[in-house]
Amino acid sequence: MDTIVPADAIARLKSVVGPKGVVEGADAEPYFHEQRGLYRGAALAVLRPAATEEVAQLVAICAEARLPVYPQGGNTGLSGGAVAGKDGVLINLGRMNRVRALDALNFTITAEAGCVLAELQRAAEAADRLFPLSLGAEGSCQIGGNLSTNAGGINVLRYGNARELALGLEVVLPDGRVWNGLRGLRKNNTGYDLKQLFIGAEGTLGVITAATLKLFPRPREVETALVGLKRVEDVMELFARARAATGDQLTGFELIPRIGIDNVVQHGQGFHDPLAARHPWYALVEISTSRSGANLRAALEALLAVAMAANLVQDGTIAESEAQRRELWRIRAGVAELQEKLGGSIKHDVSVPVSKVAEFIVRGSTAVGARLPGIRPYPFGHVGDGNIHFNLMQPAGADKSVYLKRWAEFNRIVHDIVVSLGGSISAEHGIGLMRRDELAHYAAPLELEMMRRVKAALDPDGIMNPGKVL
Ligand code: FAD
Ligand code: 2HG
Ligand code: ZN
Repeated sequence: MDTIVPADAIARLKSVVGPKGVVEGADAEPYFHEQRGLYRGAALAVLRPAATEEVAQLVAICAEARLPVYPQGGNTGLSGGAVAGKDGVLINLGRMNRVRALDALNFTITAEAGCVLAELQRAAEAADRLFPLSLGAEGSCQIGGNLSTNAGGINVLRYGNARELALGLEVVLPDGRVWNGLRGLRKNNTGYDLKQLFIGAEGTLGVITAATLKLFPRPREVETALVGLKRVEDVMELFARARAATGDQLTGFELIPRIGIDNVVQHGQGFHDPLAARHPWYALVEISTSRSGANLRAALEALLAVAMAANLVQDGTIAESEAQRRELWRIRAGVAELQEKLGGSIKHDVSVPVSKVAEFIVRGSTAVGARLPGIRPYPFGHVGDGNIHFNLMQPAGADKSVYLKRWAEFNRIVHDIVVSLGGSISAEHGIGLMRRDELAHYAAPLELEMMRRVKAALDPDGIMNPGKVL
C-alpha cells in the first residue's frame, strides 16, 4: 500500500465535505476552546460532515493515513474529551442535526448525532411526547455527545441517564465502516449489546452518527419546591421521605449549598435570596406525573408540612406558576454557571450510594478543610442519584494559579473518600483528559485490561480520540 503523506490526505478529506464542511482560520477557534479553560485544542483540519456517508469516508481516509480522529459534538463537555490534538483531524457533527423519524406509537425518536438536545426535546414535545434528558448545556450540547459521555442531568432519578434512554445506534467504526444498529426495540436479546460499548466511550471507539431513543408520555402536572434545611443529613432524610410519599413521581432532587445561593445573589443578574432567612442547605424538589387531575400540589404540600412539623425542613416555597418554576431552576443553573466568580475551582464529579451522600459531604469537607484552612467546599447537584459536584473553591483572596496547582492533591483526598464509600470518581461528566490518571489509579487492573482489549479490538491502530479515557 502506498503511504499517503498527510498533506494529500488533508486535501482528500476536505474534498469529501466540500467548502461548507471545512472550517479554517479564526472560524476554527471555537472548536479548540474548552469549557473550563484547562486545555487548548488544535488540529490539522476542522471538518463538519453533512451525512453519515461523509463521516465514513473521512474516517476511512484517516485510517489509511493513520491520522488521529477527534470527534466533537457541542463542545460543552467538562472533562476535556473533545479537545483535539495538532496531529489529527477534528470531526464536528454539528451539521448532522436532522430528526430522521419519530414513531409516536413506539415512543421512539431517531435523530442524527449533531441534533442539539433542546431541539430533540422540542421535536418530542411537538408529538406530545417527552424526551427526558435535561441538563444545563441542553441549548448547545448534542445527542451524539450526550451518548458518548453517557450524560446524566436533572431527570436521571426518574428516567435514567443517556445510556438508559438509548435503544439503537448508528456508528462509523475506526476503519470507516458503518454499523447500523438503529433498532427501536425494547426487547432484543441477540448476543452482546454492542451499542453499550459506544455509549460513554467518549469517542474512543467510533463516531456515533445517529441514535434511536426512548420517548415517554408528557407530564401533565409538575410541582416544584425549594426548601431550606439545617443539615445535609436532613436533606437526605427529606429525599427518603419524598420518595416514599411520591413514589415514581419524584423527578428531580437537587442539592444547593448556602455558598451557592450567596454566589448567585452576589454575582448573577436578577437573583434574590429565595427564602426569608438564610439556611445552610437547600433542596430543589420536583414531582411530576403524566396523569391529569392527580393533584400533585396537595401531595407536595403534605410532604413539606410533615417535614416541617418534624423540624426537618425549616422553610420553603412552592412555585405558583411555570414562570416561578423556571426561576427556581434558574437558581440551580446559576449555582453551576457562576462558580468561577469565586476564583479557582477544583472539580470533582463523584457519586456514592445515596445512603452515603451526607457522610461523604461531611467527611470530604472536613478533610479538605484540614489540608487547607479557608478552602470553600461548594457541593451541589443531583443527590437523588448519589451524584455530587464536590467542587472546591479557593480560599478568598488566595492566588488562583497557586491554588489550582494543588488539583491532583485535592483529587486524591476526595477520591480516596469516595472510593472508601463504594463510590465512583466520575459520575456523569466522563473521564476525558481530566480524570485519565485518576481512572488509571483507581480502576481494578482487570477492568483496565478489559477496557484496553476492547479498545484494541475495535481500534487496533489507536486513531480514535487518542489520549482520552485510557
Ligand atoms: P462534546 O463536549 O463535544 O464531547 C464530549 C465527548 O464526547 C468527547 O470525548 C467527544 O470526543 C465525544 N463525542 C462527541 N460527539 C461524539 C460523537 N458523535 N461520536 C463519538 N464521540 C463523540 N453533563 C451531565 O452529564 N450532566 C449535567 O447536568 C451537565 N450539566 C452541564 C451544565 C453546563 C452549563 C455545561 C457547560 C456542561 C454540563 N454538562 C453536564 C457536561 C456536558 O454538557 C455533557 O457532557 C454533554 O453530554 C456533552 O455533549 P457535547 O455534545 O457538548 O459533547
Ligand atoms: C451541573 O449539574 C453540571 O450543573 C455542572 O453537571 C457541574 O460544574 C460542575 O461541576
Ligand atoms: Zn451535573
